[in-house]
Amino acid sequence: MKSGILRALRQAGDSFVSGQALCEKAGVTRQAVWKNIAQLKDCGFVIDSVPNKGYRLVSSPDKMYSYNIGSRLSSGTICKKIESLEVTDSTNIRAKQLAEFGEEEGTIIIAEKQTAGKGRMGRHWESEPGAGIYMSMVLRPDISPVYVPGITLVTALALVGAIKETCNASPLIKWPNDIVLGGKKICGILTEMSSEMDFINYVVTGIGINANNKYFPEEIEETATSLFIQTRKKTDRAQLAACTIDYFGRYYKKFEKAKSIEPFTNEYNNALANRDKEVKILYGMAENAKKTETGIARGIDKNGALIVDTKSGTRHVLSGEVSVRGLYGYAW
Ligand code: BT5
Repeated sequence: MKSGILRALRQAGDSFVSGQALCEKAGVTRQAVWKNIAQLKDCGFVIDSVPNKGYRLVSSPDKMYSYNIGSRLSSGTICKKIESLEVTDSTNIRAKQLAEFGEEEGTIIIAEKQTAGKGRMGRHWESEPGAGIYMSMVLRPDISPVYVPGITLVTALALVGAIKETCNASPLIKWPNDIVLGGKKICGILTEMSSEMDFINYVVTGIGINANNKYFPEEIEETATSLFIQTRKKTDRAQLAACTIDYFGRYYKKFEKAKSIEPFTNEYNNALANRDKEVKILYGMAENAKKTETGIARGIDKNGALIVDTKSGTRHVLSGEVSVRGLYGYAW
């Protein structure tokens, strides 16, 4: 209900919406509108209420309430439900627990704070409370398990689109799952799956975005950055989260239909930070890589593998098998 009220107020922009119109748009009684507006004000929404004119939304708090995000989603959104938590261990863990119990596609878990945010292969994801965006989506794609890594690639494209639109910045992708701005990492994507040989039980795709962080711990300060550090502007996290969900939904539907990353290869390669740059391929766990090779990254192929021209031939490297590093910095 709060989502419906906020949506009607947002659509009206600077204009007032009468109490009666709000009742009709949100499908609730006058009393319910009044009560919910009072609760929204208590949560930090600034809403003008003027007798005979109605209500007007002046500002929204920087909080990841489900209705603060839900009221900004487009009508065809993939999102069916948002669970907004003040704190959790990891939104991916929570989403996987729900998915195990049959949660439908389109449920999104968002948290203000993660106590055990994780990256790939058990790595840690630094999750400053209230500064970043931490969210995970439950998906049940109608594709073969072998195509699931493509979901990470379309998520990266969705993030590039949403950040461009919301923050007026032009991030790039460091294959396969990092978004970089100013040569440093601003987002990470973690896609996990439960499947049989040829059947997917569920996929959970988690997104971490460094939005309003001002600093990072020493271990990552050389490689991590935030939208705030890069643009000097505070990001409206709920707006960016909603925009990301909507971009993702559009890309994901197209991907599921095509059952392939092929329709996106051009767009992906245009956003690739290390395209035509020298990269180092680290085989196995990056930190303990036994074998490395350098070459020039050319882009992704129709399977989402990174094409790298090395001295001894062209490689098509698949995510999961290797890590790729820039030779002169984190991204290139
Ligand atoms: C990733 O792994 O980049 C995937 C990160 C996914 C995080 C989201 S948050 C919501 C959801 N819930 C979760 O628990 N996870 C997902 P990987 O490519 O393995 O990168 C991890 C590495 O990035 C670490 O080893 C650090 O070097 C670095 N790192 C950690 N925190 C960072 C941050 N906040 N910003 C930039 N780099 C970071």
